[in-house]
Amino acid sequence: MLDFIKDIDLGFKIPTPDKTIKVAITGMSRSGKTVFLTSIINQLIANDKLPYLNDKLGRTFVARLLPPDSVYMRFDYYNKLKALRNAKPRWPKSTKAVSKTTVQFEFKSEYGFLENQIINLELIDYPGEWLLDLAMLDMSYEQWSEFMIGLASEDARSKFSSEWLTDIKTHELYKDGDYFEIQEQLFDLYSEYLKSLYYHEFSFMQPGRFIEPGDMKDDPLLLFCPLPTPLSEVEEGSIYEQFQKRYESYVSEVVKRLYLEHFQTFDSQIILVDLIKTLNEGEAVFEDMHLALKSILKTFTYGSNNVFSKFFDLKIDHVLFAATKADHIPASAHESYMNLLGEMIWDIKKELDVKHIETEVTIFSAVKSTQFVKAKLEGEEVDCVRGIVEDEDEPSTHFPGSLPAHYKDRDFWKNADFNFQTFKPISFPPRDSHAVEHIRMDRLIYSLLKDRV
Ligand SMILES: Nc1nc2c(ncn2[C@@H]2O[C@H](COP(=O)(O)OP(=O)(O)OP(=O)(O)O)[C@@H](O)[C@H]2O)c(=O)[nH]1
Ligand SMILES: [Mg+2]
Repeated sequence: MLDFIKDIDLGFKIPTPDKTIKVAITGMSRSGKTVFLTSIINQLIANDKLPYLNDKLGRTFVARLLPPDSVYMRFDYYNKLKALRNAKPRWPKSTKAVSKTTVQFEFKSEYGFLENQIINLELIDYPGEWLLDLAMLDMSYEQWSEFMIGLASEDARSKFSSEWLTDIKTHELYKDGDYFEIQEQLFDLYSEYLKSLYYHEFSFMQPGRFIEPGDMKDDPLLLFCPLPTPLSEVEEGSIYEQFQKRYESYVSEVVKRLYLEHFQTFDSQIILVDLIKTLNEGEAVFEDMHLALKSILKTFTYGSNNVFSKFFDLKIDHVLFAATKADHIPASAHESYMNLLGEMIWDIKKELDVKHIETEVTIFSAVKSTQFVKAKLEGEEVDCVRGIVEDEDEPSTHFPGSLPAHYKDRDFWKNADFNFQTFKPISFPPRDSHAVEHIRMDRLIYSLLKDRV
């Protein structure tokens, strides 16, 4: 390019159109959504620890946080930042609703006669539990009930579900009568079962609203649970008939609305996955998370002949799977950590691929709260992480276990013995000119922006 063109002064500036990129951020609860959002804002404003992003973009920019709009709950960045800048920093509290934040980029124009380009990056964080329910859009009450009862009867879940499974066999479900108390009992037992799964680190719970009701707490519309398929006629006024009606209303009024309000307009979806949890808990929790992700992603893979895809006209063409909290894993095992995520989603990736949805797999840590060190274990030098464990005040060194190079070995989970700690966050630097230490956030941000800026 001839350099003098850059300096041409027309006496006015040619405008460049503003652009908006909408990114949906989801993941199961505690997967790291809020910490990720806080870090991304912090990183972009300071822009002192994003060499990969700057190098790939090749353009100078400033980023600023826009004031909230009134439609969504505001993502309270400054209070979260304050807690993280404290001498004794604290992780943000669990969030229960959809929130939105917009980071505005102003890119310096390459030519004196062009206006700077403005790109708004809208980041919307919502509970992954709600997303689990989107797969219900595709299922009748009967199909859903059969799926849920089958799942609840599986080994890994039956110890939590047995009371509810026994109870549904003891009542008259298909005949008319005054059964309100029984309805409540069935609902309570089913909810208790889902909550036990949740407390034991399982991910797949339907309806997810039973775990995170949000503004639907105590809403009578939620008074239902799966029931065995009737073998003969179902009377009007029976428990089955009423549960079926509420299920159908829930799906058409609540689940569909969530879909219409949020999903139609996203460009990109980032799914945060807490693989550390699965390594700590073992194969049942790993497989269950796979099931939950599959269910979430079903939303994007409805076939073109499917009534929903025609109706909703989905726009998402890019899904980024990102394993969070990589600071728990020594750097030498990061590749292996990424392979584990690849292993979890290989079939989902294939499904998305045939629908022309690009997928990427990455790992990152939004707030690098550990150091990678070597230590001696039984005479052998091993890679460890060092940080301040929750409930302690001084840093300590931990060997979390060794990740294999690949996961094809059938005995991997049988022999898995990991011991990951929960670490306190490191303090965020006190000024906006310096961002917090992270791992691979710059690559992740570039994946969200590339092809769009
Ligand atoms: N060490 C480390 N821990 C992290 C990181 N990100 C998240 N965590 C841990 O994960 C927990 C949950 O993170 P959040 O960002 O609150 O998770 P969330 O997905 O927003 O959770 P909900 O609001 O409950 O849905 C934090 O309290 C930290 O303990 C990270 O980058 N490094
Ligand atoms: Mg949160």
